[in-house]
Amino acid sequence: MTPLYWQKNAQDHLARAGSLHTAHGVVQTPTFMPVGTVGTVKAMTMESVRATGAQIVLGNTYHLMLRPGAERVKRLGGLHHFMDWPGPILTDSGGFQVMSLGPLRKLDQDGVTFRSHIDGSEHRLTPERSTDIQNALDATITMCFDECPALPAPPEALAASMRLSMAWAARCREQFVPRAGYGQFGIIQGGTERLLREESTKSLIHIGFEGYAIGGLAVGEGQALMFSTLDFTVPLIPEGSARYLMGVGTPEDILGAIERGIDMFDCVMPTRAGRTGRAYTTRGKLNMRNAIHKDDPRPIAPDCTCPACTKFSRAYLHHLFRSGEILGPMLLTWHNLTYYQSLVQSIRQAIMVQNLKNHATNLRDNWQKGDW
Ligand code: PRF
Ligand code: ZN
Repeated sequence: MTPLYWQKNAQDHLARAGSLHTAHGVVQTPTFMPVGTVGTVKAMTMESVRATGAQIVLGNTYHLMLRPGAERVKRLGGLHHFMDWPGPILTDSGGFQVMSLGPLRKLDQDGVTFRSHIDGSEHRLTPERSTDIQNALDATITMCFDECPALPAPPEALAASMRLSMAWAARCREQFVPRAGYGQFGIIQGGTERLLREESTKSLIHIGFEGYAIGGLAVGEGQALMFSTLDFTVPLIPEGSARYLMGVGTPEDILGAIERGIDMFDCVMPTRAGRTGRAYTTRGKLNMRNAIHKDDPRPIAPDCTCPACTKFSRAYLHHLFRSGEILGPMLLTWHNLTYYQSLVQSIRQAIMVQNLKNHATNLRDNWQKGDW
C-alpha cells in the first residue's frame, strides 16, 4: 500500500517543481486549487474548471457535513462522483471555517461545538469526527483538524492554540484510514513566532504525514510578516514532502511563496473576485463594473485564451455586470481561474529551466505596468 507521494522534478534556488502522485491522478506542482466549498466551484461546471488547467480542487468538511451531509454524499458514491470531479480532491478539516463562526462556537480540549450558520442547529467537530467525515467524502487529501487564531495574538495564546492543534494532529493521524494513493497532511501553526513554528513542525514530523501545510497565515499579519514567517518555517519541512500554504492568496503572494519553497495553494480570490466583477490579468487588476469599459471592444486580456477573452469584449462583460446577468460571474470566474492556472504553470515551467528569477521580474514588471 503506497500512499500518495510528491516527487521533485526540478529546483531553482528554494523553488521546486514536482509531481504529486495520487489515486485520482498526478498533479504538477506548484499548483493552485480552486475552492469548491460546498461541492461546486461557484459559477462553473467541473468540465470548465478542468478547461482552465486545474488539476486538483478543494472541498470543505464544515459546509458539506451540514449540507447535504457526509453520509449522504458517501451513499451517493462519494464527492468525486457527486460533483463530477474525477481528479484529486483535498478537503479542509473544518477547523478554520468553525473558527470564523465567532460567538456561534465553543472550544474545549476535545473539540469544538458550534451552531450551523444555515439553521442554528448544534453540531460538534472533533479530530476523530473531522477525519471520519473526510473519509466518508472520499477526500484524496485529508487535512488535520486544527485551530487557526487570528493575528496579531499574544505569544502565550499562540503557543496554547498551537499545542492544542498538535495534540489534535496526533488524534487525526490515529483516526486516518490509509489507502493507496490517498494521504493526510499535518498543519503547522504558531503564528509569526519562530520558536512556535519550529515546535509545531517537529511535532508533526514526529507523527509523520504525507504532506505538510502551513496554516495560521494570511489572517491579518500582512505580506511582509507572512513572507518572513515562511523564510524560517519552510526549510523545517522535509524536502521530499509537498508543502501547502493554506488560503493564499494574491498573484504576488503566490509568486513570493513559491520563491520560498511552497508547492500548493488554495484561495477564494479568483472565484470570489470573478463574481463581483474584478478581473486578474498579467497587467494587474481591472473592475469590469467601471464605466471606462462601456465602449471598449477589446478583450479583458489579449494574452488570455479563456472564453471570456476569446469571444467577448470588455464592453459586453461590463454590460453583463451592470445588468446583473448571471453570465457575467460565470465568464469572469472562468477568466480568473484561467489566469491563476496560467500563472502557476508559467512559474512551474520557469523553475524547470532554472529561469525563475528572470520570470519573476517579468511578472512583477508587467503587474506594475497596468492595463494595456
Ligand atoms: N487551517 C485550516 N484551514 C485554513 C487555514 C488554517 O490555518 C487557513 C489560514 N490561512 C486557511 N485555511 N484548517
Ligand atoms: Zn480570459
